Amino acid sequence: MFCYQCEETLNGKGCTKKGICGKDEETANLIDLLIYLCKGISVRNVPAMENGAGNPDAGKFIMDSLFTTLTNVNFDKDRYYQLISEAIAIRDKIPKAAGSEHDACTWKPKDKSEVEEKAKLVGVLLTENEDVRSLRELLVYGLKGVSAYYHHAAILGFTDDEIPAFVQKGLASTLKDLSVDEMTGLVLECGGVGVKTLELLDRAHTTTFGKPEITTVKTTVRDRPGILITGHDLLDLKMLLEQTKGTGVDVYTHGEMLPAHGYPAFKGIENLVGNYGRSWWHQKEEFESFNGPVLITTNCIVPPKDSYKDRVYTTSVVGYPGLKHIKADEKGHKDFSALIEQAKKCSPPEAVGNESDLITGCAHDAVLALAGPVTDAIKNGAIRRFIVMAGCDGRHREREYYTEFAKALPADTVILTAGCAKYRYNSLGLGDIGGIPRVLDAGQCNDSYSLVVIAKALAEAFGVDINELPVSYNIAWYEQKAVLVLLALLNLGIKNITIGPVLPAFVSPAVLDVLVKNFGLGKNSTVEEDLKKMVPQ
Ligand code: SF4
Ligand code: SF3
Repeated sequence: MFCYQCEETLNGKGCTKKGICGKDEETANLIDLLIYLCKGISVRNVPAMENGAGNPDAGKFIMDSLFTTLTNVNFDKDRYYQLISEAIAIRDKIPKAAGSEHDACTWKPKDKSEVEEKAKLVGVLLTENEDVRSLRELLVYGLKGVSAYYHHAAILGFTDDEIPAFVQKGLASTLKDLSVDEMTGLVLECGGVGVKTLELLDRAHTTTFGKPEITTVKTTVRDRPGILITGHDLLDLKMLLEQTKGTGVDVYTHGEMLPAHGYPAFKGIENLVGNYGRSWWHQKEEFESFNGPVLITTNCIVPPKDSYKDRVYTTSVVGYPGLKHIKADEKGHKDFSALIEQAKKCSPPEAVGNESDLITGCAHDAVLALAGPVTDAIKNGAIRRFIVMAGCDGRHREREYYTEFAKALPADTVILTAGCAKYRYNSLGLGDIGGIPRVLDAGQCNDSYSLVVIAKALAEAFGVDINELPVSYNIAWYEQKAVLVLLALLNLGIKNITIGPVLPAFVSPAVLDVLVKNFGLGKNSTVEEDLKKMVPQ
């Protein structure tokens, strides 16, 4: 195996024997083969679609497969064997492309052992040139981000054929010998498609669940059994709340589900108690002390401990060997009665964390409703600067930097955040500036689009270019959705973004050089240095 798609990759180079995330060698190889076959499907389907002979279902299959392979989504080998068979079946129904075809379009196994053998040969290192590999993988990881966000919009009925079409064009391109300029162009185009996908998802969420409102969320527990829901899927939360109503079972959000509390659709629900715990990587302790069933709707899943494994359920693209999986029926309905019945036999959750209230729901509509006070505060100097600190959280000690940075920010600065990165500073009690919270949490990483809307609106209000605003970017990344958000920001022309806690291992020195020269992209440094750079006196 060789995997270097996330920030925690071994020694900042690549996981080669087992993933730090817990992914084993066979699973990592099967993931490589699934992606290889998705590329093969795309090579056939792109020209076939142009001739009206394409397989319209291939796009959905590819995007759900890419989401499945994102870090901390699915560790279940059986699921990958099944997806590999489906990929071959889908591919073989699409007419062959003209001329001789790539191996990814024609390879077919006789049995499972051939699948296992092939899976060892088609990984990232198949591309020998380091810079070509870097650009291809940067594109594939961006496409994984597009696929994840698109999945969330699509299950709410919001689709756009151009998005899966681009994902297939991008995948197919990685099997071709393209020039550096062509590859770079596709990477940046992927960022543009990312903006479009995030906008679609924003529309899907706000149309379905209402426009988020600035909301205070409790982190205390009640004396009744509960179900904990984590991940990003708000539709699962909606179904769970409908089914737990009147059962005496409470529901708590965890990790990236915290922003749900800001949506009108989830307000005033008696058994939606609050948020429990922090970001994804604390789940070993937090799932233990929660005592009740846990529903994992998307990334990030951490390999569970035996002590609580029997009360963890996965759904949708998530999977882990031995965990119970809840499938949707043909109408998309999910039956959570097994969790509810199990919860009734469990003890109530034990308190965790410092139990301070959290503020969320500061998405674009809520913040722009404050446009007057915000622009006034900027004009009269009450707000000196905004720092965009969106992105992911992770286990590495270096991430304490983000807590220290937030603490060290002067009192006339405001943090704009989205994603689970916020757990590094959302319970610090940083206060407000004339009623404007100093940590404006726009929501999940899925809601990063809000930050773009806010920045664009401010640029318009002040009649300046987006890069002339008093805004700095200090972004924390971990998985591939964050890669896409970064590409989206670059596509919007945003310069001088700082990322951390380390640079992606898949960005080669030459590719980094291009990003530095064209966009001023840089790595974070010390709190003192970065404060000087990002909050000029
Ligand atoms: Fe390693 Fe990250 Fe890949 Fe897991 S996802 S195998 S931790 S690089
Ligand atoms: Fe977090 Fe996994 Fe990226 Fe949605 S839950 S931001 S890491």
